[in-house]
Amino acid sequence: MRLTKNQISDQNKSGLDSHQHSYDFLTEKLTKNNHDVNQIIEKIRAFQVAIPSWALGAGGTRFGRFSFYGEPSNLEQKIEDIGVLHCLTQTAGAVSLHIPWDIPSDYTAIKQKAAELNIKFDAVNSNTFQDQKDAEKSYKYGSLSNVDQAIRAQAIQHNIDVIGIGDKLGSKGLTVWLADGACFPGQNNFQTALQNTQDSLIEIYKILPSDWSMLIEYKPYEPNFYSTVIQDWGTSFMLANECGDKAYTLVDLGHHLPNTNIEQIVSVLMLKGKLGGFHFNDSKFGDDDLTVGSIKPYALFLIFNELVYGMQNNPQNPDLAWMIDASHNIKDPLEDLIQSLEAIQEAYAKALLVDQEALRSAQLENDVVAGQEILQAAYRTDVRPLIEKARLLSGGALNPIDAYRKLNIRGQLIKERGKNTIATGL
Ligand code: PSV
Ligand code: MN
Repeated sequence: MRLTKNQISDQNKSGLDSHQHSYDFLTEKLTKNNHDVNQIIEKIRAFQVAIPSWALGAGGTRFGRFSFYGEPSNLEQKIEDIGVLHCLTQTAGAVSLHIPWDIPSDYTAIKQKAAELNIKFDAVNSNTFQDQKDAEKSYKYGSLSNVDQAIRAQAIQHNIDVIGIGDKLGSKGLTVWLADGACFPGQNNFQTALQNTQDSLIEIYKILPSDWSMLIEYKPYEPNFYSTVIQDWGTSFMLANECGDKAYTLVDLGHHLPNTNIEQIVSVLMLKGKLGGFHFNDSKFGDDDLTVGSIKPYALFLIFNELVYGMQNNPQNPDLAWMIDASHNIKDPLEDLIQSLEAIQEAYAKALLVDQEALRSAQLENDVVAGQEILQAAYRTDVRPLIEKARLLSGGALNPIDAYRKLNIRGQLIKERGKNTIATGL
């Protein structure tokens, strides 16, 4: 299904007056405080987040999965769903594919569909955490870290194949997340596992096209519950350095132990020019994959504050690959993604309001209270009128969830696809 500009502008009509009123009020206040509102709006409009191809269907836990009707059952349909999201929000202009879940059957047709919907192909993700159909070797005891050279070779080749697929689509990045590790003490030798991983990554890195980046994701636990080979940002950073200039660390918000200071990790990596990608989600306990901003919105804002600082002050760091990496157990995936996209935009807009100069002065004077006041003044500002304006200027919906429901998009998807379709992914 495809939305038209007219459908969206019709939906917007009833809310325009009220939007303008709150926008004028906020603009007046921000302008008095020396903010360039138009510049902030342009930055919000330019900020695009990739949607992972595996997040368009119902997620689940190991205890069960409750199907969502009208799920996309192939790559074309997944891209159509992202098209709907992008049309409504104007901030979902990219897709991140997971291979082999989403190998295109017709590259030209897929590229054409994505181009029509204004969607780019962001980083491609390899998968050596599951055994693939007809694969000769099993990854049960690891992939790039495996003690068996032939298994490592199969995993290296898979990553090389993924780069080949991404290259045909116009992607410029490979994201590697490894489940490799051990469930029990004594199962493997930490040093051998790390050394094997490093050697394998270097093999993959060698064939990376010159304009590509390799993004190395880390995670402390799960599915291995005793140790993970790439457990933290330090390990990822070390591996990226061993690989070379085009290898970077990727931060997934859910991949930290409780209370980890993620904003500090972001800041240090950007200082070193090694933060390459970002996976957004939220969590209460672990890698819960919840809607962005649903649990710890202030932490998200503090992370964005460091991202904005880094984007303004660290030219040594590349442009980041932004992606949502969430799962939807009980919500309509498209509604959940809309909520995540809005939470990201809100945190970004609030971070853009931080008075960096005043903050710097407060820090130099050790004025702790002033530093906190400056951050909280930005955080407490209701920036939604700015985000609405950014969406309106780009042709999106004033209120995307409301438009999604009033246009009965899920109902239409069910009519088109039926009730029993299942999206590939986890
Ligand atoms: C692992 O938990 C992860 O965050 C990685 O990014 C994977 O590629 C993704 O989830 C989907 O399995
Ligand atoms: Mn991730």
